[in-house]
Amino acid sequence: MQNQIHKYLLSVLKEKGAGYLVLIDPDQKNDSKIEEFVHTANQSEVDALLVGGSLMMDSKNHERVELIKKKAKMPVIFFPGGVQQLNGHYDAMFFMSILSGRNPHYLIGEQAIAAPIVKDIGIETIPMGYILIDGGTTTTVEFMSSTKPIPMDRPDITVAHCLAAQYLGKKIVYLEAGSGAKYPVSTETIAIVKEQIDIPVIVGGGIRTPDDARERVIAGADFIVTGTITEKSDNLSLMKQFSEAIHSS
Ligand code: 1GP
Repeated sequence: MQNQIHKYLLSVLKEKGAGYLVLIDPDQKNDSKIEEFVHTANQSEVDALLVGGSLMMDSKNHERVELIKKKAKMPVIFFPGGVQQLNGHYDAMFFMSILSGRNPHYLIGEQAIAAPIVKDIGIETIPMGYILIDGGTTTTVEFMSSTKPIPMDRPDITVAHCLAAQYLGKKIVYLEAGSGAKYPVSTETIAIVKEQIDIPVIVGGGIRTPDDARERVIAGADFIVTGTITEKSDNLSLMKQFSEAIHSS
């Protein structure tokens, strides 16, 4: 059903104030831990799983997504690293453009390649403006997309891109410092963006502690994404701690 997952995300905001999204990279390196990871997410009040990565080192992505979907108790949303990762196992997908960049392939090229497959599969699309901000290191997404991030100390440029996203009809914007960023998107930037736009804001990249997450929710983030830290940590209660920090802010 179209709009079902988008409506669900809005209902999370209404009920909890902010939502927690956990990113799973369905790559070879995570193969052995996927089931346990999803199980932990199921126990930790994670609101949705995002699945996707900028680089796949083998061809088993689709099988891993199928397994994630089978085990997950919450919606599984495709967060595209590329059209080749698209399949029918997800509940919805972010139909996104890297709006901060000036690479036409990631503004409309990938989307045009994906669109007929999206129609054929019948997957729900959530239009999203993806805004890459410089988190102090060259991230995989910057390298793979050949796009330049917006400098962290230029919230005016970030706001202009977020407003453009809204006027282009995007339902959500993603303020992204990039996976493994040294610095997450600053609370100042989040606050300024929130003041200017009316659509929900996802913040991710470089968020390492529940306090990082809490501060960003207080600044105005609607959804927080963790990837690297929850993927790498052996602390099984970490997701729960993030969840509590995000839902109680
Ligand atoms: C990447 O924002 C996500 O797209 C998550 O980033 O891996 O740094 O948590 P991290």
